[in-house]
Amino acid sequence: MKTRFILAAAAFVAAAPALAQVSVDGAWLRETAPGARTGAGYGLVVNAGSAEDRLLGGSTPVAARLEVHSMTMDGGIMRMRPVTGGLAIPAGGRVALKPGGYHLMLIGLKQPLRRGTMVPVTLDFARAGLLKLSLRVESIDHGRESPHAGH
Ligand SMILES: [Cu+2]
Repeated sequence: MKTRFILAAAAFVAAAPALAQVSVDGAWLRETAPGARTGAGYGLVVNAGSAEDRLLGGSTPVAARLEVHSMTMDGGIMRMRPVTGGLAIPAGGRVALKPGGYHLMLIGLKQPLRRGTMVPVTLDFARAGLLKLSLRVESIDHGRESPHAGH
């Protein structure tokens, strides 16, 4: 029964043309302190396609690895871990990468992420393939809800 279901799903995927259409709105990287080994990136992943996609990970020249992480409370402690199998982005849906939640994790930083600079990042989606972005490095509290934000 399970095998038949998988075969049917595979046939459906194969029959669908290249409708994958993903983008990331307002993507940014958080500035890091000198000597930091890791960095983080955020943004709103939008899937305008008619099929679910999955954000598998990516790469950037400024770090050894780029992973997609989740953040969860575990016995009162915030823990982050790689999202196994990729982060699902529903068809016609959106998933926020934000401080305290899902995020891009830059591991093995080769240089500090300096505020105001632009950093090339390539994201890897299961259906859409590679998405090349240029992310601006922002201050640590960028995008945080604040009465003083002015907008
Ligand atoms: Cu992380």
